[in-house]
Amino acid sequence: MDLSIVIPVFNEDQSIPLLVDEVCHRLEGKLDYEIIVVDDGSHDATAGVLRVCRQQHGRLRVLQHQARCGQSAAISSGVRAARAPLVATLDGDGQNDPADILRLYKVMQEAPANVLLVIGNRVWRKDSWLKRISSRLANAVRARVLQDKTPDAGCSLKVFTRETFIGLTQFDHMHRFLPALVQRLGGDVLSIAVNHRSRRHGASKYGVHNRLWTGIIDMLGMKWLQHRGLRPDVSEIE
Ligand SMILES: Nc1nc2c(ncn2[C@@H]2O[C@H](COP(=O)(O)OP(=O)(O)O)[C@@H](O)[C@H]2O)c(=O)[nH]1
Ligand SMILES: [Mg+2]
Repeated sequence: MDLSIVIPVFNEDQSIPLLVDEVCHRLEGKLDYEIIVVDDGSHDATAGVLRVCRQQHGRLRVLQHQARCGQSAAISSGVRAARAPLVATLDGDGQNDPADILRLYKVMQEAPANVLLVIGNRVWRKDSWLKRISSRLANAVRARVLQDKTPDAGCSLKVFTRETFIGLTQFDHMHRFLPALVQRLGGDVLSIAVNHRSRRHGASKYGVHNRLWTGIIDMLGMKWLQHRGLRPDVSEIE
């Protein structure tokens, strides 16, 4: 298998069937892939909708958290269950364009061995002005503090090896810090311009208020982790 596509969802009953169709349409015949949707204890009709989707798509696997554990935990469950060595992640609301998966996959395949993460850069964001401004500000502060040289660390569209992700320090909200976490291991990150679309169904789970304080705390935690790296260069004596 070439690629596992991991999609975390919370209450996305209208968006997820359309997205699964779209991903299959984009990848069928081009890659050997699986889609792993991780339902993070949704309390709308997501679970039932995914059960129906599974009957229509042989490549779809569905994982379920009994209770909501957050987007990072859902991504982590999906990556652990992945059968392919390479993993792509994207949001379950259809804002990331499935057409970009193959592009990021190819960039990763052709990149030097030290590139451990290929991440999207949503150049033209299709969000409210408030979200665009707060995200731009957050990205600017994060890039300044963490020096992660990544214009859009919050973009969910990413490709990395399963092995890389499993080796990262795991914490709630870690999915926004993958560039810094990968660089902490000595890996390089490539940012690629990607498409971004408006949310057509459902509501955003994140607002300025529930991002601001956790965002600051997470960033400080990440800074601390950067100062506490362990990367001994070990060699064995013959
Ligand atoms: N598993 C899980 N996914 C979540 C959670 N909150 C948001 N998501 C998913 O993460 C993605 C991005 O969330 P969204 O609300 O669209 O954020 P926005 O694009 O920043 O407005 C979507 O696929 C959501 O379903 C959560 O608590 N758990
Ligand atoms: Mg969204």
